[in-house]
Amino acid sequence: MSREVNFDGLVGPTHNYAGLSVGNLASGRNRSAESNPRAAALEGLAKMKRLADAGVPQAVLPPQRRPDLATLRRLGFAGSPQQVLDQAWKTAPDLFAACCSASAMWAANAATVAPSIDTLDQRVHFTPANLLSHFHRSIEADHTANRLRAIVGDSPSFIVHDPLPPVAAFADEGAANHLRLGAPDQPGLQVFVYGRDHHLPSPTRTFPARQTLQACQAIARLNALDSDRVLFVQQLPDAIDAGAFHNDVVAVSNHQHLLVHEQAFVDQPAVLDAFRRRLPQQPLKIHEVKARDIPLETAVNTYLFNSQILSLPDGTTLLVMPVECEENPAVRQYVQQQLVDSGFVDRAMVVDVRQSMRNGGGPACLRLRIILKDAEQLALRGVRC
Ligand code: SUG
Repeated sequence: MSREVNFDGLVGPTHNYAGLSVGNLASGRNRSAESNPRAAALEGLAKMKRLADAGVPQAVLPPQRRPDLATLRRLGFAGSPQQVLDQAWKTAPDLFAACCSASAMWAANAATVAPSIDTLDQRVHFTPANLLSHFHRSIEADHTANRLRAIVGDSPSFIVHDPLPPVAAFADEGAANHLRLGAPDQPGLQVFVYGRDHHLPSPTRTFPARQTLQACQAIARLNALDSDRVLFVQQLPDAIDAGAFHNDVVAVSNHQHLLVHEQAFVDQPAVLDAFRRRLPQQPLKIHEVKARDIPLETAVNTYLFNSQILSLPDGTTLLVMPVECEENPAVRQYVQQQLVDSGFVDRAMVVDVRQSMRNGGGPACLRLRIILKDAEQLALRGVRC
């Protein structure tokens, strides 16, 4: 049997709001706001506990070391740990903030994962994201590769690749720009969503697009995917300019379910049609939210599309949405009438992850989903669900 395990990131003690992410409206708005790392960690743990109690296999990725003294030393700060931090704080507060960021909590950006049912060599493949569009996130990549290698150990069932070369042509943000459609125990459709083609002028006007087509193509090759079941889709530039800096701010999938904003992809009707045609044996349940019902601005402010959609052991489907969705009357009503009463999902659960949300990370950002066969799950070191 195959099941999806959710690996959540754990918030570190230096969680803070430094306004580091261009194009992420929450990060900009909350710059210099007071953070509460303890509350942040407890919120993340409470979400994991509730999902584990609901029967969802749940795992935790260990936090990364922060402040990142090794990176500060690479940038020329020397002496004892205290001297390194003091110098950086006084002379380069931006570098200090970057090396204190607890951004590794957003595990959806850790890697792009291909389950063994989708790969040509029947191994589970991981490509850790280089996250090079922002310095404070790029320092996660090598640690992420090491953590994943420690978790998979020397089992031949897994392969952890190196992150893509750290140049703009291969800018990669991990699973936040990737969808897998299909049942966990059947070959699925792997959808890679890119913001820009590195060989063309930037398609956006206000904010930079983070993910490149070239990165997506490289990951599809590395992860040994069958090209018949891979699609490369461009994110709508207007969505990025409205603050959807990752595709998971406007679309979320689970098995055959897809919840997607009308303004998620370029040429969206053809894209949705291609999803259906490429997976003919598995009828898809696609719910497209119209902009007149929920404008992009509301989608970005409430993070409805950053909900988790989860299949529970009793066969029902759960939508795990951030409390900001419930606080918005239009979104609350939409969820109840159009998603629950209509039968798209069986029920909705509200989670409070405000500390993460204030930096632009909702429930789905906090987890890396990994579909594992029973034997693969047993082979993972330290993971017992
Ligand atoms: O990369 N925020 C993260 C949020 C990532 C959310 N992840 C997904 N959508 N999957 C980012 O923009 C803000 C840090 C600061 O400003 O202190 C930050 O890095």
